[in-house]
Amino acid sequence: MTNTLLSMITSPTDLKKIPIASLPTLASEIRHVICEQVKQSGGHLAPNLGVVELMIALHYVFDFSSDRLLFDIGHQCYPHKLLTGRLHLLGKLRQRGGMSGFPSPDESPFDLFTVGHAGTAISTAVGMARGDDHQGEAFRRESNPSGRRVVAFVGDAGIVNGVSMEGLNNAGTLKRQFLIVLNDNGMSIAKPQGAIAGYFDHLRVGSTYRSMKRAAKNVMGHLPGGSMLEGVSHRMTEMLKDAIFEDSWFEHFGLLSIGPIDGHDLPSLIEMLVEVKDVNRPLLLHAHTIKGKGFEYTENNATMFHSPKPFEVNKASVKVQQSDRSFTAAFADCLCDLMSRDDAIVVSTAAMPDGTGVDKALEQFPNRSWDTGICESHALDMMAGMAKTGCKPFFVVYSTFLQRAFDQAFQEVALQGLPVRFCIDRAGVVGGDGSVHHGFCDIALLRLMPEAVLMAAIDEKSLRAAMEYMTEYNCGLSAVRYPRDSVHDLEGDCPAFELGKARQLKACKETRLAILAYGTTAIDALEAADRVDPNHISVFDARFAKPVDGDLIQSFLEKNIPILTVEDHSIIGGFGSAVLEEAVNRKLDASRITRLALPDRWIGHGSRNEQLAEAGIDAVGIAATAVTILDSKHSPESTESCESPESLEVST
Ligand SMILES: Cc1ncc(C[n+]2csc(CCOP(=O)(O)OP(=O)(O)O)c2C)c(N)n1
Repeated sequence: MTNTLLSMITSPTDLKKIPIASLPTLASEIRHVICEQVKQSGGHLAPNLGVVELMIALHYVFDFSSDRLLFDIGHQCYPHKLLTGRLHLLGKLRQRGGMSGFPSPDESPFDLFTVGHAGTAISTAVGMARGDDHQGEAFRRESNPSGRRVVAFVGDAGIVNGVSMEGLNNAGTLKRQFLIVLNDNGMSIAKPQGAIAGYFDHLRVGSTYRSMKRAAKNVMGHLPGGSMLEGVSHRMTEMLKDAIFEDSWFEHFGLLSIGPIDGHDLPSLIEMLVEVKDVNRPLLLHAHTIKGKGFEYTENNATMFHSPKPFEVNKASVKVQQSDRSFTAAFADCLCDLMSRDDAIVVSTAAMPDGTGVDKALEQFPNRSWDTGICESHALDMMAGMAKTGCKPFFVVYSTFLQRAFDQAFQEVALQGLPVRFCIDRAGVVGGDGSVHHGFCDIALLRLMPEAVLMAAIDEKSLRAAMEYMTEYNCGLSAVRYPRDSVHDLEGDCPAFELGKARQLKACKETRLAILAYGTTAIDALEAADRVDPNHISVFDARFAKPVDGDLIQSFLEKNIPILTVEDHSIIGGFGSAVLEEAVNRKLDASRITRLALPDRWIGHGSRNEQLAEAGIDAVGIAATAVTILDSKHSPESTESCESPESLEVST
């Protein structure tokens, strides 16, 4: 990458020195380095390839060392990172200590918010616009021409999110410069859903690009707040009039809507941005782009290349790295089996059909499966409504996005006692996506709901058993969590789930330490027990975080046997906290309980194994803690030897 235009860019100031005619070459270089990197490390590919020209044009025209650029989701930030001097970090994309796959203020002052969830760009941009106004720093064409401008960058699927809509509803009331760039590529991860997606489709098919050359119409009189363009140069006003989209849906939000324009035509983009950047009113620039632009295979399969694993391209084929069978694949098969046996089962996902495995149900049971678009709260409330009619709804969601439906879980599901089944994928640390996507809150959030039943799977058989249990559980909210990981089956049969009962995985005649592990950490706990002291460490798959197995906890604490809880979830409010609370409620000695979980700090991007190790919840970490507990002066070895409760002794 030496002697390329890109290699000479250490900041957007260098970009601005490149003549416009050479910018398409820069665009190709950016596409090339991103694609080469994603081939090795995996990462968001198609979204980034699609925005290269828009990012170049924005940085060419604005000065984001002072102006504000807010990303929605932020998965399309790679070109922005390269244009702001971070080429040297790209080689370790999404790896420990390397470049984050999302905007990150820790990496650069050009990144304003660490983002990863949809819908936030417009609202945070409105906030910064109002804040800069309040601080006297806002751009004003007449009174403060060197002030800060604000740009929100959002995709056609992200803009449909409820939070975006709330932001839009407010953005039109701003009385200052404010630009929303709508990156309309006609795709979410999968095909976007709903009426607004249909509206964009209609525009895409029906319109030719609006350019400066179209005949001027006298539209100023029709525009809400059209007079706010006063003071704009005659030339600019004429050009804007040509490009203004009169009947735009966004006009009703008080936004002057410009476009659709070709989001890959660099000279036109730059010309247009130069014209609109100083307009003292809220504007929306609607740009059409091609997701995956630049390579045939990414353009033709933007869903597969949205965020692929490492891959190879040979002349004839593209080979994406295969991984072992995942929990998601196991879930998808199980869901379809259950749906084939029980007509009452219905399922929803909020824009994640591929990621959650619901695509399989959508294919096999199209009348009982829905992708609702990026709207977790709606998707869950819809399931609540269907539960009320007697259906058996399964709401399938990543742990991190479930947070967007917290209030719906409370009010429309739990409070009504409605049997909505939550299938929580990506529970725990998630690897390369890092802190924006870790599923570290779900137990704590759902545990708050009176009468909720919370379960975790440790392997495919237990995932099936949990889902069978949920299918027949009609008394209220139930949930099962499973990680972004491969799934392996423990040997032997998996007993059916029994409310609030843990499953013993490893018994010993004389237990000196009992490990109660929630979820797949139970497998690591087994390995840790084998390494440390196979004859004296009993291991349990806790199965339930609510209700926890109180009798089991009591049986150990009463005999002075220490308990170690392990979970892939925040140390605050999770399974270990539930065990502590149960012990206190039963007036047992809770000081004998040690908890291993995700620490109360952010865990960055890296591999999932590195993250588990960092938290001390892999086999090595669990073993180390087990040794510490057994070596402590309070360990039962130094007091009395304790038999495992007889009723719990099962062969392994
Ligand atoms: C609240 C939330 N739900 C789901 C997602 C998962 N997600 C990441 S990117 C994406 C699609 C975004 O589509 P769009 O905004 O059009 O941007 P594009 O990828 O097409 O550039 C989705 C659903 C998310 N980031 N946030």
